[in-house]
Amino acid sequence: MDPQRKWNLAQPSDAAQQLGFNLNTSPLIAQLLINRGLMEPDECRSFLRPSLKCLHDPLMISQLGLAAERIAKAIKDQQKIVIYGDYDVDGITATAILWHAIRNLGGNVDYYIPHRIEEGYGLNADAVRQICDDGAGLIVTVDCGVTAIAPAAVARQRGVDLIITDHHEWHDQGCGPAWPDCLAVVHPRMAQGVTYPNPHLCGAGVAFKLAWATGMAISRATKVSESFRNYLVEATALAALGTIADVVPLVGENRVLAHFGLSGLKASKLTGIQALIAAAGLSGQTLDSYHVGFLLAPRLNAAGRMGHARLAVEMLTTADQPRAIEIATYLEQQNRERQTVEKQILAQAIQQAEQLKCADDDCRAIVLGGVGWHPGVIGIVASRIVDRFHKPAIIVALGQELGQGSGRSIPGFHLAKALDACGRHLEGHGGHEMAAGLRVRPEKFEDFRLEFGEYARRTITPQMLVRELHLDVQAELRLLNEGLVNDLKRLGPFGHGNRRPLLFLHDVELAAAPRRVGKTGDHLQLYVRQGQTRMKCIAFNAGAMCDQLQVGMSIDLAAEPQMNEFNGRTSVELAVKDLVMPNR
Ligand SMILES: [Mn+2]
Repeated sequence: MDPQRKWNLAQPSDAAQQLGFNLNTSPLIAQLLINRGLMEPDECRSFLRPSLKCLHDPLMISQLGLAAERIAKAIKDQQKIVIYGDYDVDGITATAILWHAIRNLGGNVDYYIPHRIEEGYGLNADAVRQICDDGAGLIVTVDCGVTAIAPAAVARQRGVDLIITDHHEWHDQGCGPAWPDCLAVVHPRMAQGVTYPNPHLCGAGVAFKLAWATGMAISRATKVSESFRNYLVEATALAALGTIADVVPLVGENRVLAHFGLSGLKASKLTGIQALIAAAGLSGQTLDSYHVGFLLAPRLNAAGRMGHARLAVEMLTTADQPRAIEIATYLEQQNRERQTVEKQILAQAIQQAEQLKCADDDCRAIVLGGVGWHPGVIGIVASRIVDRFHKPAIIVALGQELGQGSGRSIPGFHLAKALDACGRHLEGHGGHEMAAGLRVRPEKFEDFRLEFGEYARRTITPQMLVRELHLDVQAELRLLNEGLVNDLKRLGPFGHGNRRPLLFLHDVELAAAPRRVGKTGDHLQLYVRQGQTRMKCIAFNAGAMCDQLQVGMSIDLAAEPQMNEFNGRTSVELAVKDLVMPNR
């Protein structure tokens, strides 16, 4: 409950009634779809019923056909193919998808994952040399490489073909983009003739498309073999992990991959996936984007943060069950270690933020640095600081010859551009609008902090620092039944670009005295009434509001209806995200 929070409700549309009729769904669901930009009945139908047929033809991605033909040739010639991945979940799953595909098609395949702290992100020249020395005939990057101009030159010089597949931003050097010189650059936003309809495909998604086209190239047809088709359906589970963990928008094709992948996770035939699910205590459960984002992805990421991500790829590619379980158990341990380290750094970071008076109005962005902070977790800590202060935050691990920093932003503040503006104090930087990384000499850190703060003061308005709560549609209490809860569920998987539906309930009456619940009374249990309908509500972290609420009072709620099971009886209750009283 944030008293400063601004509620943002889309206007009701006259078209909702008709659309609801066409779709055979309630006007409330129709209104919600309209508010999310879905107007055409066909578009809405495929949203409500995702199908694998909605996946775009892989050959629409420029140079993907060329890449698939080259991989197919390497498979036939038994040339050694090395997949060069990345240490995050997207890179790990992308590597596993392509590895299984090449194995399935009879190829000779290995993988290389750079070490997060020792080698850093992306294709590096030393690694390319080593891979060539080890006898690779073809190198295929996944989830990285689009800016690797010098490393690509090494492969060229050694006479080893290189295919780059990536989804990150490329450098524009004023005279148009500069590509690495290699056999093919496969990128969903690189247009040559046709523009690929899904610019937001993640690294695992691109690898999935490449695997698919390689299957077509091997069977010399527009269709893949039956057994390879089964593999591709299986691989959507890996693609879903990458898609959800990489926080690409869960709409269109990405949502289709996430939807099918999530439903396949539970019964996945991949030994490593089952080991991972078991280690997280989720065996047999139906899994959604929450389980992936908060339970499975952190375990996969822990490998790269605390040790070497190569282990996570080994887990997802091995058929040896005891080995997969051994790695999953180890990841469990690394994840716990990550949590401990994160907690320590977060506590120190919050303390430093308080000393620097970061909550004050004239502080618009937060830069914190500490000696001994673990570079593997600074990105997560930056996210936590943004959550807490709702201001852009950069966390720098000092103590080495070169400090490593990681930042997260708020909507409207382009972090990568901001770093550009302060670039004279930095040794290197790069990233996107919402997330970026940097390297800084310890003696330059204070200058950087000051200049970044000044830049933020000039560019961030007080309005940008106000949190907004997006309400999907206004609803009446009597409409909230089990059918509606199920209809709302069909709008998932939820995540970035497809947020959980939030309903606006206006003028409901407090039907009983509110009660503080939870071990330390942090949460609030309420009963509300509107007309003849009475409903139980749970408001997390709203315990402190208890004394201000009185029976009979009229309030507005931002809430999501959910099914609650108690003593064998199920009923609809409301999970309250925010509430306002009339005198506010
Ligand atoms: Mn990625």
